[in-house]
Amino acid sequence: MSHESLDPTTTSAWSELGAHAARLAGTSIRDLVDADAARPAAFTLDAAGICFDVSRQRIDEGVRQSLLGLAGECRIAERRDEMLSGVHINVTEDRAVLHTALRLPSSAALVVDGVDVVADVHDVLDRMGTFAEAVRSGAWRGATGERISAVVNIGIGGSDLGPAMAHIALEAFSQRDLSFRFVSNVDPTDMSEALRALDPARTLFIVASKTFTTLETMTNAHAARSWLVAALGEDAVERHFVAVSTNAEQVAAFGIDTANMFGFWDWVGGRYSMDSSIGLSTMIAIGSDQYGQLLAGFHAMDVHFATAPAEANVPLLMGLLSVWNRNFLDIQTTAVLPYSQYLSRFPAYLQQLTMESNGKSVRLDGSAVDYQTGGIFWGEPGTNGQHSFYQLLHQGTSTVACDVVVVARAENPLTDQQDMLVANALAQASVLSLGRTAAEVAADGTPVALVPHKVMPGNRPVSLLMVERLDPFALGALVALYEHSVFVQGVVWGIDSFDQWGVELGKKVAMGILGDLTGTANATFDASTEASIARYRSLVRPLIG
Ligand code: G6Q
Repeated sequence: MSHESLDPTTTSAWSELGAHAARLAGTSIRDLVDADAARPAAFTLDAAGICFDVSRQRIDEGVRQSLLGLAGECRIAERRDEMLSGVHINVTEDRAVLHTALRLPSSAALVVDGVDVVADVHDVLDRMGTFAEAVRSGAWRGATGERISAVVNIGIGGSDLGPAMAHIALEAFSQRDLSFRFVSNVDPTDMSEALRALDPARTLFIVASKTFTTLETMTNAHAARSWLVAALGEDAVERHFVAVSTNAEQVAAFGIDTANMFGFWDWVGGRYSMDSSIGLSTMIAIGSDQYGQLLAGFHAMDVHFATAPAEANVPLLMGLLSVWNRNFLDIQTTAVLPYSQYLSRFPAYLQQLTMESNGKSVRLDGSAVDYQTGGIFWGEPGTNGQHSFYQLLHQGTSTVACDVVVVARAENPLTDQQDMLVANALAQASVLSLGRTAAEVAADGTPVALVPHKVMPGNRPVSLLMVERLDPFALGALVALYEHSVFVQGVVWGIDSFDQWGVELGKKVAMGILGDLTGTANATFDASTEASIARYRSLVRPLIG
């Protein structure tokens, strides 16, 4: 396995960007904003219903042009076209990366490795639609003839975060007489609390696992199966369990009728799978028509990414700005600050998408990078975050880039609360980026001793993303925007954004320790681990006699 790996630091654009960073070292975002009344218009782009305003980033036209130059030298357009056409750009796993095929309309044509991918995708979508509508209408009955009232998605990582995030995001569009739970953690508390108030006769489990071998998911699935069988008997399993997987053999071995298995393909990475059959719970919640709108939103952003000229290409610019902030302004983290309670799990979702994709330190050919790659993503919805961690954002010694997400139209208008919410979002975007000088603070009559405490340094780069309404289409477009931004960053850095080797070793070591804890093996570990095992044993021994 080998692949051409460009070291981005050898490009002429990289040198130019270094020079731009030096040139702008003494120029604040406020200086840039104050100097040019046309800046907001010049630095705002639109794509698929998302307004992307980067006028509060620490950039000028020179930076933008060099970033676009970097895109050219790193051949992002060529790499994008390779991805979209099914080239095996996930080189370490020798796989195509085709999440964009999941949202192609049925009229599209894409044959990859000799297979009509569009036909396969729509076959599964049609089967999902039939099943989802049967659950929603009550045509699908449990083993005792009762309607389903609760759906429990059992999955982890990419088989949990997307559906869990989308469930909250699209609650306003969901069928309210169905409740949804998402169980992921192998901590027995997760499943126990999820099942506490549920009636087995009215509960449907979706076992969502691409491989159907993941320890956490299979452990939880077996726990759920035991709970159901204890109440309704073995024969009830096939009316209460369906699977989303690529592994028909294991699905059948679990006792799930493979007629109720919804497949996907090795070219869908876990963290890129919320619009594959992994989205079955989403489809049950919002129905197949609105799920089609979700896919249309994804696809609209895909089309934009594939066809918009570089200077107007929103995911391209977003990805390049992340590179600028990371490699030239030395910014380590990005806070995702959605001003929408419906997006409360969006930062957690993005953590996996961004950090599992670009948390790499070797290039495609295995050579080590000597520059920074993927930053840390985190966040909480505004306005809540304002009353906790924003203090550090405003006056701490670390500079944090911020993505402020604003949804204009409220699904639940309550007096003027939506205006309050948006006013807070715009105020934070302004204060984070522009700050407040000592002279301005003093001019307010602030006592001299307090002035330095109230100075707001500003200069925190902010991207403001605004959508009219958080409907299924907008959610799809928003997720696809971040997916493609992650891709752009990965291409610049020359890394494989689609593998995740770094999570393997921990799983293997855990299995070894588990053998020790359960007495089925007797391996030796490092001294610290041995000491922790001994302490754990001493704590649980009194409980188990
Ligand atoms: C995502 C990762 C990972 C994966 C989970 C669940 O890109 O591959 O988060 O989604 O490990 O895997 P299964 O779906 O196979 O259970």
